[in-house]
Amino acid sequence: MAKTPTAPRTASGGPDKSSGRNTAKPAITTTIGAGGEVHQAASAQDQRLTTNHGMPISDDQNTLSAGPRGPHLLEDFVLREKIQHFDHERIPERIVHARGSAAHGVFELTESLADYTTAKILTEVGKQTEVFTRFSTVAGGAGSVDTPRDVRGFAVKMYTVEGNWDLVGNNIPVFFIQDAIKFPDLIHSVKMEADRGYPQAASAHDTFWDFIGLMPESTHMIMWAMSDRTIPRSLRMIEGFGVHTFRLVNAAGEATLVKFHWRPKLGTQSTCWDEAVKIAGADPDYHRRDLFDAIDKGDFPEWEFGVQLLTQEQADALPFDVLDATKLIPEELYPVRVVGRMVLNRNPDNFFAETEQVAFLPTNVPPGIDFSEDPLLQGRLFSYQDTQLSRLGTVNFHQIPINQPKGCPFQNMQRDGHMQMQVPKGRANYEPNSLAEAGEDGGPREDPKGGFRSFQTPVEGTKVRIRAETFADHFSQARLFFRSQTDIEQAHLASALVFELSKVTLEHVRLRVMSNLLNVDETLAGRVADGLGMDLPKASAPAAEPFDMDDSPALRIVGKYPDTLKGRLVGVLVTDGADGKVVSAVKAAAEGQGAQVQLIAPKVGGVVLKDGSKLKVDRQLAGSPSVLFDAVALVLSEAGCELLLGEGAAVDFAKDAFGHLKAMGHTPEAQPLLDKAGVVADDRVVLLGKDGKAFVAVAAGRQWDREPKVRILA
Ligand code: HDD
Repeated sequence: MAKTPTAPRTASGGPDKSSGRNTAKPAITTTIGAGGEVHQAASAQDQRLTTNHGMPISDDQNTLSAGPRGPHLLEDFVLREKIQHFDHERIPERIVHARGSAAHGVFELTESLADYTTAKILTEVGKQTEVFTRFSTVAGGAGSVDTPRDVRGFAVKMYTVEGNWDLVGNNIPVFFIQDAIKFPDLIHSVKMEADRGYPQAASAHDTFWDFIGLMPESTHMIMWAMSDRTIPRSLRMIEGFGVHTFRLVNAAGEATLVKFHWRPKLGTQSTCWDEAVKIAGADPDYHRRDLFDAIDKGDFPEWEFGVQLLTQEQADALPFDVLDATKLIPEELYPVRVVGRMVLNRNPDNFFAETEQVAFLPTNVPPGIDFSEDPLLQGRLFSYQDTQLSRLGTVNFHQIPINQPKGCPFQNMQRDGHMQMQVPKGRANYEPNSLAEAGEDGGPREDPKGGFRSFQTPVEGTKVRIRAETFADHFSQARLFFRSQTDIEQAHLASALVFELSKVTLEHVRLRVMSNLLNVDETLAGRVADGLGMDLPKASAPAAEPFDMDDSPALRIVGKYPDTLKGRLVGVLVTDGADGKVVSAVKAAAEGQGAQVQLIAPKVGGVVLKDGSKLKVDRQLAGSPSVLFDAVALVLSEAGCELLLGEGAAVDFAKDAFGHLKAMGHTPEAQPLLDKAGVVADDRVVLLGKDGKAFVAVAAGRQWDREPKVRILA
């Protein structure tokens, strides 16, 4: 019987960081083998560089050659092994969601759902379950930037005591298509165009919008995709949704329909589009760095876990089909009940071993959670297992440490295959068997009561390829989303459509998209047509007549997030001759509100303050544009400001902070720079006092009413 091998751990109990590394301090390494045997080894010997087969290496700097200047010898197994391993380091990147960032953490249940499910992770209040969560963009390759306008993946692997539960969701509660058979087309259309190999990580091109125009069912998701949700400020500030309707099944075998939600404690927040574009150049790893840094500093991101529960009868009474993944269930109708929390508190030790090799499978659900007949979900139940075979190369990918169940053993009669890492004992590799009768280990057995059982949905039908009529309404919820947004968000959404469609070179494609938009909202379509400088076409003929629903304020971001500097980054630009007391006051005040503060100067070596003392700084101005900060303070001396008037990076620093509607604090001496940058005083442009209070009072959030003064929105 094969038992879950325990991950190697150091004597201190932490994860083993020493294996394969030439660290300075020799560590005691304890390894528990597949059979449970303990190996311990301690000594400087363990720190020796070896081949993969354990042979100590005497010289890793020079290849074996025939004489100092002669050709290399084929017999040099040290060189061959090293180069060959390197040559094979890359594995295929994910076909979608290739670029991701992940962290370890815990899930804790705060309210039992025992009335609805037998799944222990949802019934044992207070129990902490290990998790590994990977966030991702969808369209770009593994090496693309973090801030394109794109949906974000939100995949959580929960190592429950009843097997792994993988909730593989997005930061948007609906999807582009209703049936998984369209997924390859959707993805082909959004990825870089097949002949030219661009654009990378961008939906603003012909093929994507061609597909969208021809698939009106995508219209609701397009509203979300064009909203500020797809340009998040931080991965710590995105929501997560399981998207599909799932089932919870209780001890009596009764099912309740459920939607899963993750809500960030820091609130859902976004960047401005112009800011996101500039961040892509300033720091392509903006989100990855932000997540890693926050966890590294002990500022652990946290999400509430919530459920929307409804009976089949309640679902049947809704004016849309809960099996249709292009529909959400308004929270005003069925509130989200918060029943747990997730905290991410440990960065991966190794990006490849963990973040890259983690394999999420929507099929991973513990007993008590079941699928629905959502045709998008049904297709996913096949696709993920399948893709791991080409990505990770073997049916044994579940044995890779990050994928192994940690809450319980895994054991069955499956054997062998590429990269078998376990050494199963005995001959019980089939069942039923009666080997136990002869005193041998007969291996694991089915558990008819506690094992996973599908909810017994009655099913009857004729074999057809047909979309259900209840899936025909493609526009009502798109309308609901648009009309529920604040004015600011509506303007951003319309402007995003103008931006994207302006990149479309085929006029008939633009027209078709607009003919669909007319079914969403005429004012929206009009604003977009105006922004494009085109006449409005006729509305497309909807498959089902859209209807109006009550606004759902829950769908907004603006006005909902907490007014806090917690989790935010404040940049303080200082020059020689600046007043050190002001710098200290701003720093103390912002840190007092939970912000991180970074000092920026024209030279990374620091500045000499007014009192002659030297101040160390964190960053150099040219590499630290204001797009990287949530709020900025300019603590300049008169001479320092004079110097910065001739430095484009300084002018841009102020101009962009203002243009991105951020709070700006400044010393009076900084005024000439603000004037040159076109900064006009408003509620969030304040003089820095001796205590920094006036600045931190306005530093959280954006000055939305400044926006019409700095850009023309659709
Ligand atoms: Fe998918 C990866 C989310 C529909 C096929 N998907 C993937 C990831 C996320 C999602 C977050 C990255 C997981 C990770 O971090 O490793 N996908 C979704 C959501 C969907 C969805 C929320 C709709 C509600 N996906 C979907 C469909 C199909 C796929 C309909 C195919 C029929 N998705 C895949 C995939 C990927 C994947 C090709 C690529 C890498 C992987 O699975 O492991 O199989």
